[in-house]
Amino acid sequence: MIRETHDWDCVWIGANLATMRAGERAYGAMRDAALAVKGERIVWIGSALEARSRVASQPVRSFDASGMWITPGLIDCHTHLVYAGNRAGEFEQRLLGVSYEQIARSGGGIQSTVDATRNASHEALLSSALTRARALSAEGVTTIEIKSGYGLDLDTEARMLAVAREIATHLPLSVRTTYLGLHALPREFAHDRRGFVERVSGPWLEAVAAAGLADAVDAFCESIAFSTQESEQYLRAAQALGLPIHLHAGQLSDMGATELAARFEALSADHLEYVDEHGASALAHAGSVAVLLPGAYYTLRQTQPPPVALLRQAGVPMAVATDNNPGTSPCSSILLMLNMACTLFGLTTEEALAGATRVAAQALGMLEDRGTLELGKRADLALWRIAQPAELCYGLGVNPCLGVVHGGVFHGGRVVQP
Ligand code: DI6
Ligand code: FE
Repeated sequence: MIRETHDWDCVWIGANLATMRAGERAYGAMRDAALAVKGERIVWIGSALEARSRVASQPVRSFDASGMWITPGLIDCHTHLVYAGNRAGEFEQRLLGVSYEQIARSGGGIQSTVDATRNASHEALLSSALTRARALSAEGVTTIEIKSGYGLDLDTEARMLAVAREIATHLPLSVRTTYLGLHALPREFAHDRRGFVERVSGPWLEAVAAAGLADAVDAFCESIAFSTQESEQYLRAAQALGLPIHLHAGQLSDMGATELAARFEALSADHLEYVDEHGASALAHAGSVAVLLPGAYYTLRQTQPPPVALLRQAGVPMAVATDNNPGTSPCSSILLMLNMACTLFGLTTEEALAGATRVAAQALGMLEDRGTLELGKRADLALWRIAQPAELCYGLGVNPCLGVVHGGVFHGGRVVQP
């Protein structure tokens, strides 16, 4: 379809595009190209030459993007970034040799963040979450997933999800919320596991769904958290309500959580340090994404990385995310995660970038709408001062982001305005 320039609100001319389209090599790159936007959508992609000649005959707002790279806006598909307090004290304990599991079993860890979060006001939760979300946005992130799970009672879980949604009204970010109902057993249910799982899977889930607070659900299916049976009860209830599923699987042990995720055709199974070929092929058949979280692996000083070769061979798409949380990944840098996914897990730079664009969109069930630069998709873009896409994975603490376009609207101070 040929679109005339009067169908364009604006056009970015002269950039190199890393389109990240599926099935293409070398980042789906187009050099000296142009991309036009109408409303929230990408309506035209072509050569800079052609865009210039169209703009000459029919004036349209144009941005000179010469020498820049444009990628799809980055997507952080796994975060827990709404919480209060921090866990620096626990960090010190771990440096002295106390393990994450020991801390969790003795009532610290997630529990301590639950106490702080329950006691925090809406404003305090929002303000600290915005600080973290702003850092992600400054690195080109335009979509984030945010889980609850530090309330563990209906009121605080609902508050966390409402705060998560509110972030999107303050920053150029789209937010997807996930009700992480089974994260840890709260103190008041210490002697009634069944009662807790019943409530989470029944009235609380129904209330969260009825209020429209969650786009999906998640559970921490792990030796120190919830069993596969308990998780299954919750996932079945979520499925009955039509809510898509993510699952924390194989982070510290292989208890069959990956197969459970596959049985529910989960959008994603996340962490996956402990997964074997059965788990990998189950995910491949289910069409689930493997979300790799190198920040948690690094923070816990784990020694067994996810079996990337196995996942690749099985054909499981791999996403990369921050897992931003106060315990195991106090990290607000998606670019650092790209670096670690390459250096610690052995992803190629192209796989890592796909993991925070196209595959991350798939992990959120949003691939039709975003994650690549293609006609009809949302105009969510990240603009970079780099000479080649591999630089996005190469630096440590380096941020070459010039700004973002979110739903067709440019945000960022470092680009010369038209
Ligand atoms: N896995 C994790 O790494 C985080 N949650 C989870 O299910 C850790 C959360 C925390 O320690 O606060
Ligand atoms: Fe997590």
